This record gives sequence, structure tokens and C-alpha cells, in this order.
Amino acid sequence: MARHNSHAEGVVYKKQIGTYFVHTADGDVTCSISSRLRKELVYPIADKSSLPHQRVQKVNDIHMVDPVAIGDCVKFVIAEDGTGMITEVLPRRNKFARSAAGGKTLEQVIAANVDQMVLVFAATLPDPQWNLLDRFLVTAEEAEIPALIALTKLDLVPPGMFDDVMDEYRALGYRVVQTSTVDGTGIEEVRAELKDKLSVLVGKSGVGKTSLLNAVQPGLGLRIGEVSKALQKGKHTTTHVEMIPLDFGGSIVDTPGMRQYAMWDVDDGDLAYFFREMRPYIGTCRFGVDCTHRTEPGCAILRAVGAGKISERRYKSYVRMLE
Ligand SMILES: Nc1nc2c(ncn2[C@@H]2O[C@H](COP(=O)(O)OP(=O)(O)O)[C@@H](O)[C@H]2O)c(=O)[nH]1
Ligand SMILES: [Mg+2]
Ligand SMILES: [Zn+2]
Repeated sequence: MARHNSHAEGVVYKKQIGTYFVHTADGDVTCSISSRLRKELVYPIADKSSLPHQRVQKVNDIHMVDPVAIGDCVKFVIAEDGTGMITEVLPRRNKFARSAAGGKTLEQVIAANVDQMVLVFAATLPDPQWNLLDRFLVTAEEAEIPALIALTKLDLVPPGMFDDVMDEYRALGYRVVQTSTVDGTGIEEVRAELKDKLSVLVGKSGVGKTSLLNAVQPGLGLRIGEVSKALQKGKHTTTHVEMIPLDFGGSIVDTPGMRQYAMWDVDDGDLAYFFREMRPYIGTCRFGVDCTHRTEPGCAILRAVGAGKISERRYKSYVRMLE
């Protein structure tokens, strides 16, 4: 392995409190983090003056937020005992984040340099909540992470039941797979979509995430489940996160306990920008960029909804997210 004090670079694939497992071209190294780096990178992202007093005092929370995420590319030095000390986190291509426990003061990065978010919804049991899908898509747009929509349990609904809705999302440029672990529908397609990518799995409990992963690769759902359990027990949800490798290339990060509305929020004024089909109209309303696209006269987005160029369903999701 590398020599004493030599610099090396790798990708964080697993972490536990204070310990990071880094994958390098020469093998895996267990690392800690330099205190300088911890101080430098851990900071509250909100303006303190705008927050209630007691929140500002929760300094402990600040120390709990981890500056290094799964997927981060890091530089480290190797000590004589073979362990590493992370000295630098290289710039992130993107990040999958949520607000940390204790309010919106802090951002917790779950995974960095993510290739896609896989948004899992069931065709039924539970019935799909399209407004929740739209919410996830806004999160993906905001984070600049490509999204893959996976609609599961296809065997439980009449053939083609959701083709129209799925085509609507395809028309917006999102990739869609429809699957069933009972008859094998779409599983090969899911494999192809996951291959050689770092995917973050998002979806409520019961939608079929574990079953889908097991169908993709035997035992995979179980491995993810074990990490999830450890994660849910922990007080802070990012203390133990792990990338699970795929036999055919790529890896998966699960996001258990991710409360659907606890995802990182977008400012109301920016929301329309994250609905792809609304983007071209922004700034063209009578009230320009001040338009909220709800009731204003001369609103270009309302006009586009009326003309059938923007779906009413997606528009309703937009309005609901503003509320
Ligand atoms: N009929 C049918 N049931 C499924 C399918 N996928 C998952 N299920 C069932 O849905 C339930 C929840 O699945 P699970 O994979 O545990 O969901 P998770 O909570 O998202 O991991 C289980 O009873 C599964 O057997 C599917 O494609 N078809
Ligand atoms: Mg599960
Ligand atoms: Zn408008």
C-alpha cells in the first residue's frame, strides 16, 4: 500500500460515526477526518439572525452534521499504521441532501456525486401519490440529479393503467420503468438503468423497494435492509450510510426514514423553475418574475395550463407545494 505520509485519493463508500471507508485504486482504507477540515466544512447554512433564538444555540447539532458524505471524492494522508486522515473533500458534482434533525438550520448531505435518484412508487398498495412524485422531482431538479421513475407492482393493476401518466413524465424528459417482481416485468430494464451508476433510492415504506432490489440482484434487498435498520436506530440519520455495490457495476444508497416532506426545501419564488414544463414561461407573465402563477392576470403559466400545454395535474402539484 501507500507509503507513510503519502497523499492518496479515493471515494467514500461507507461511514460510521467518525470513521470513513474509502475506496481507492490500490484498495480500501479506513480514514478519520482532520479537525481542521471538520471546522472548515461544518457550518449552518441559514442566516442566524432570521432564526428563533433557541435554534441558534443548538451548537451540538452543528457538530453532528458530517462534512463528508458517501460518494465524496477525498484526499487523505496515510499514517504508519495504515489508516488515513482525510484532509480535503474535492468539489462535488451534486449532492443529495435533507435538512438535519432540529430544523432547517443545517443541511445534511446524504450522498454526493450522485448519478440518479430512483423514485419508487407502487401502481397500487399503496396507490401512487403523483403530487409526492412531483415533489421528489423538484428535489431532483434542484439538486441537478437525474431522476428515474420506477412504478412497481404492475401485476396488481390492469395492463396499461398508468401508461398515460408515465408518458406525461417521459414527455418531460424523465426516464420511467414499470416493474413487477411477480412476473419479472421491467427488471432487466432496471438493471440496465442502474448499471455503473451511483443511485439514491427514494420511496415510502411498502412501495416495493426491497423486492425490486432482490429481483435485480439476489440478496441485495436484504443487505440494504440491514443498513437501513442500523440507520433508523441511530439518533442522527447520516451516522451510518453505506453504498451497496452491484455485481454488474454501480452502487445503491438507500434513504430509509427519509420523511417525504423533510427533504430540502425550495424557495417559493423558485419553485416554477423546477417544474421543467413551466421553465420556458418564467418571466413572460404580466407581472414578470414576481408572478406566483396562481391567480395573477396575464399569467403565462395559467394560460399554458388552459391551453393544455402544461398538465392540470402537474400544475395542481405546483400549487400544493406553494401552500
Ligand atoms: N404483487 C406484487 N407485490 C409486490 C411487488 N413488489 C413488492 N410487493 C409486495 O409489497 C410489499 C412491500 O414490499 P417491500 O419490497 O418490502 O417494500 P419496501 O418497504 O419499499 O422495501 C411486500 O408484501 C411485497 O411482497 C410486485 O411487483 N408485485
Ligand atoms: Mg424495504
Ligand atoms: Zn405567472
